[in-house]
Amino acid sequence: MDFPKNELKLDLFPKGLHFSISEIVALIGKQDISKASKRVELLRDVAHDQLNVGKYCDVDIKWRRAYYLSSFIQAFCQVCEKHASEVILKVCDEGLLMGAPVSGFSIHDIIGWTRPRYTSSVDKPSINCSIEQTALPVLRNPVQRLSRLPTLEEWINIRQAGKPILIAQGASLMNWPALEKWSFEYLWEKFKGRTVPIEEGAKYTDENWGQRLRKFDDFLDSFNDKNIKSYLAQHPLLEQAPELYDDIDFPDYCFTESSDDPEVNAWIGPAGTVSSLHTDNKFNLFSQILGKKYFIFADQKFSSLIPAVNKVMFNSSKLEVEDQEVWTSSGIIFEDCIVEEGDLLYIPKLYWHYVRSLSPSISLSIWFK
Ligand SMILES: O=C(O)CCC(=O)C(=O)O
Repeated sequence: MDFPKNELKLDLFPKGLHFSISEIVALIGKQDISKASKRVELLRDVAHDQLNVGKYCDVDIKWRRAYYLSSFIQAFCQVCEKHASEVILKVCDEGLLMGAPVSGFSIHDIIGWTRPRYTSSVDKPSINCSIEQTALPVLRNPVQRLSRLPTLEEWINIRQAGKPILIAQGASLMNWPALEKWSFEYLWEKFKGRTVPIEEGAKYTDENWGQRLRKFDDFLDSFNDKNIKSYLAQHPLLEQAPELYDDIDFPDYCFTESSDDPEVNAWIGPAGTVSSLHTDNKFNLFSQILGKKYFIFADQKFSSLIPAVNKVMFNSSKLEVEDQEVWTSSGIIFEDCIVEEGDLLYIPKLYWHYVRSLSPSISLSIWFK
């Protein structure tokens, strides 16, 4: 494999390190993979340490690129040295999750070579998404529902009204292939052996809540574990398998005010995952691919009645919004809805929303400006 020369000249690592990326690549050229591998591992550790200094959003992009590049080269060495596919995929995913791409070096290529060799230690899941009618909450103040796709003119009015709206079967009407193709079994095939960030705990506003990196197949296997609630939440999963973007279609609605690419995040979990009442800083077309979810909303004008978790989590609240008592005595007017497979739900920017999955569920949020 030829490594692009221009990128290697980049000053990705600080002066003072005994060796550079180009020296490591030269070692690979001389087939001294073992030495190259040891050295790149060291560079990768240096970059990793830098990713953990201060706030993640303040990390210099240079370190994220350095981490991506050293992950790429480490995984490349591991392929040459015939390491276990599981080990190589982990290095690749860490590079994708924490690094920033460097042109000419595609971690996805290494994943493509390695994935066919991975054999999962857990069985392909068989996850049932059906639920008893009696398990469905009775809606108390349903949000507006539209049974067809709005025209662009109607959409402008919807945006001006600033209220959530359920576009029943909106994603189905746009013929998203994801609705036909995606199932837990399908995602298992795509992502087995891949590392993903998983939230553990009843809800993210709880004290004992945490996040850790897990293998996707182990995560799906944990759906049967009644003791711990695992949730792949707000994760740009499609960036880890970009071919999945072909299975969805960004609605024109996302581009009426901005031409920026929307941000797609996946939410995958068993029945009973809860996202506490919170607001987001983007508009959202939330799409339900599999299973059902229950939403409760409150207008931003009620913010003074909604206690924030703390100063840092000012956009999240522990308010128990499913309690009827809170509906009747808080002074807040709540609205609610159930999203089903194929539905699109529009959530305006800064609108409070709470979500509970009623069944095992796969959803995507499409955030746009
Ligand atoms: O589905 C969930 O649990 C939360 C979704 C959400 O909050 C969002 O898309 O902004």
